[in-house]
Amino acid sequence: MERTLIRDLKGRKDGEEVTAYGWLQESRKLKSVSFLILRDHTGILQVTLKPENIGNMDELATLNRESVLAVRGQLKLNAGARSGVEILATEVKILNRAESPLPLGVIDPVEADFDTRLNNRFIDTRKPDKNLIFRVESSLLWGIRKYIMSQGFVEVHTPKIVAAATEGGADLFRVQYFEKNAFLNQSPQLYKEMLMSGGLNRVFEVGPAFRAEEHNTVRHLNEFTSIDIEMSFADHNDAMSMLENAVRSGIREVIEVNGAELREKGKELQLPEVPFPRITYRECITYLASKGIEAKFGEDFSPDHLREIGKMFKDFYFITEWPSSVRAFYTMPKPGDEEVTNSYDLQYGEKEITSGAQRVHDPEMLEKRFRQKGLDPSAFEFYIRAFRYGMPPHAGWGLGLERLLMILLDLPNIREATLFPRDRTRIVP
Ligand code: AMO
Repeated sequence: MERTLIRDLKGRKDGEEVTAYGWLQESRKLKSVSFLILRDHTGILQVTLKPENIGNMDELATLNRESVLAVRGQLKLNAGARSGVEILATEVKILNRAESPLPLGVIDPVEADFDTRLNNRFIDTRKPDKNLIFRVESSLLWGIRKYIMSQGFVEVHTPKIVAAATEGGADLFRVQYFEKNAFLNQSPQLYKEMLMSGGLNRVFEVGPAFRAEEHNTVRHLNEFTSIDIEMSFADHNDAMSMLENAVRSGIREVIEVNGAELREKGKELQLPEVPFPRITYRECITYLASKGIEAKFGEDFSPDHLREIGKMFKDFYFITEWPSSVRAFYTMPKPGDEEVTNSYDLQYGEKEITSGAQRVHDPEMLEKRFRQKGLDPSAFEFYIRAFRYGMPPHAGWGLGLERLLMILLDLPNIREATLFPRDRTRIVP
């Protein structure tokens, strides 16, 4: 049977024979007629059952909610029905029966607690507002990809089982790799940089990144999706421009594809203006001091600091020139002012969405930076080697997809933007 999505039924002719598939949301049995509400990911549809057309009326009228049906019948463009359209059924096939009671309701007015929802994510995402989050994520990523690919980037895939830490030793997940110790990668950082020496010129990767974060916060996951780029013969300014345009392109795609549906749910997305405003780390410290808030040079800003700084900006903004002490070994010091670096974070209010920088490309400087950070360069020999035989200057960034999605949709918790979140206590489902 040919399928018409429920949303598309409105575009078909009154009286036409159509087939819709979906879940049984509700059923109502009257004396001589019964009604079903069928739901797919695009909407709901009223199905009218009359005994002269349908043999299994009673069975259908008492069928458990969330059973899966195929409904064939005559389309009625009936403005009176709750969904605006109706099918007068001639055939209803039960494709799969749902058990009862449901572990989670789809249309219950009171939302279940988050753990119950996550334990039953396969039902949770049947709810239109939750389903929409992941369709928005897909559009967002597609818009970002489109821009990045238009700029000559090559999509790459780098290992997730690795021998060395990139973002600091504390947040590593250990894995037993046959007789060796290995780790789950925190970021494709070292590999994307090696590919600059590898002559790929501009690369990007969308993949999982693993962090054994101690914090169990609404902004941290233990496995997140990182969108990474690295570009040759480029500095931090080139990479920032790539970032703001990629974010804008992602949001444009969401507005085009999901904008109407978001608007129905009261969310009006704005396309951000580029370039995004920039403020240096030192300027932030001065600004905080002017508000009577102390922030020590050389330390990361606290969420409270960032909340205060964020008040100066409408939406996205960059904090640039972070001190060397808070940036990883691969970060290029600012020429002439080596206390700070050619680095940046993309922020939205107090939330960090992206870190990036121009990188050190000189192997001697790189070894020095390792030692300054208390790291043994010999553990990174596979990486440093790529710098000894012709490494171009390069820059890049890593963007947390769930963070961006969370910000865009005002979600209160990053887990809402993650299908199957991994956190301190959750590895199932
Ligand atoms: P960083 O460690 O800042 O930088 O990570 C980059 C971006 O990834 C996201 N992110 C997270 N999202 C959810 N849960 C987490 N635990 C988490 N940790 C990080 C954030 C963050 O801005 N190699 C550098 C990037 C680069 O310089 O190219 C890096 O990984 O959105």
